[in-house]
Amino acid sequence: MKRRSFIKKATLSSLTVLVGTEIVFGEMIPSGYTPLALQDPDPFKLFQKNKEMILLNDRPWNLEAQAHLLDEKITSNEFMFIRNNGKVPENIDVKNWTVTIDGESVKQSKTYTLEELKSKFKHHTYQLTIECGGNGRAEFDPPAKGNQWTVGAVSCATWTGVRLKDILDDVGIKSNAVYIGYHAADAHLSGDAKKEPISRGVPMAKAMQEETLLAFQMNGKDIPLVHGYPVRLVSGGWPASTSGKWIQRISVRNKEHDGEKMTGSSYRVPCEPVAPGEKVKDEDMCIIESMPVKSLITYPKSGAVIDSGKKLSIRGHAWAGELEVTKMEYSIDYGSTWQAAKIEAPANRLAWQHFSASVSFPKKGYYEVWARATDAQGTSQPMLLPGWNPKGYLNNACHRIAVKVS
Ligand SMILES: Nc1nc2c(c(=O)[nH]1)N[C@H]1C(S)=C(S)[C@@H](COP(=O)(O)O)O[C@H]1N2
Ligand SMILES: [Mo]
Repeated sequence: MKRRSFIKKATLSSLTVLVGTEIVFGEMIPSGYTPLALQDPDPFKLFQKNKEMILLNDRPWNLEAQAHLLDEKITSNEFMFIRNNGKVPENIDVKNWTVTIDGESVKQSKTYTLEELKSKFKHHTYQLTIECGGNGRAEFDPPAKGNQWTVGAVSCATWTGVRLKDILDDVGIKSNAVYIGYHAADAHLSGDAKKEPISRGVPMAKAMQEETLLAFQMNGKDIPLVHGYPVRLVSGGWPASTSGKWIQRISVRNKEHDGEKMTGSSYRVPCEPVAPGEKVKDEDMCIIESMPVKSLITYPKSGAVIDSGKKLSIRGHAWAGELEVTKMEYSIDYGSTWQAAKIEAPANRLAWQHFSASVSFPKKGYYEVWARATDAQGTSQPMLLPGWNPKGYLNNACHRIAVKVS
């Protein structure tokens, strides 16, 4: 008699955990067969994201929040955008995970286990704003290729880890050090093991800042896998692409780091403004450093309806790269006049700040509420689009919501 081989009990129970309910007739599943529920992963379940998050791409996974989903003061995993350039690493072996510091500008390269990093260096916790350089890309015209982020590729979570500075001091850095570059465990989409999906970095001054962390916790827990477990670089206020996830190696370079997506036009904008659609030579493109001033109205959700004669409480967050936001305003007449909103001090440097206002409307009808932040150097957000650039980076136009007074 020919016999089918069925899955083992242990396999069945782990499948049950993954599916989240009893697999009826599970013992009849042929060995080697994956239930449909797991063949086509649901990214919301897979990454524990809220159902209202917007899926932009499934290869690689890219999801963004909607403005109203970012209402929390500190972004929780459920609402944190995902930006991947390659494949999320699988089967992470934390016990054997190491981080190596090497490169032309270290006196001698050094490798730390995760346990060593955690026990040898002092822990620090900061709220850090990380925004994708391409957040807002969807609005540019002519359009730019890439994920069509609207407003939701930004987060401000609490990150705990050790200062990169403390590690670099422990290793010993030569005086000719210029830049650091990260190398991570995610695989290139092509499957070519020699290719890295992304390997970016920051100049030494940013690497040595107090708030630049090699973090192992997000919001007080292990970092979720998709956000860089077990260890990620967090470089607040700079394009989020500098905050490398799944860090295995950091090279201290004697020149500007030239890893994947550091060169050409990646994460660069024209050094001088250009006309929309203009071709720009690579040598005329400059690396994006501190992100520009920006804000987001997170309450109410656009489309709110209120009763005539009532005031509307609005709130949200504002941030300005390395700078503090010093002024927050709103307009209900398409930017003709502006009223002051209340802006709170940041929890720490590089954390986003919370604003609020109580808005009154003169009569019934359709309105838009626009929000505008100004940074410590006096630079404000543009009302509509900022300078066009070939890759569609740095759109910090005023956010607006629709309100109906009836
Ligand atoms: N190793 C690795 N780090 C990475 C990336 C990546 O694809 N691989 N993407 C970068 C980019 S472009 C962004 S915007 C942020 C997104 O961080 P998040 O997915 O945790 O929100 O991670 C950065 N770090
Ligand atoms: Mo990004």
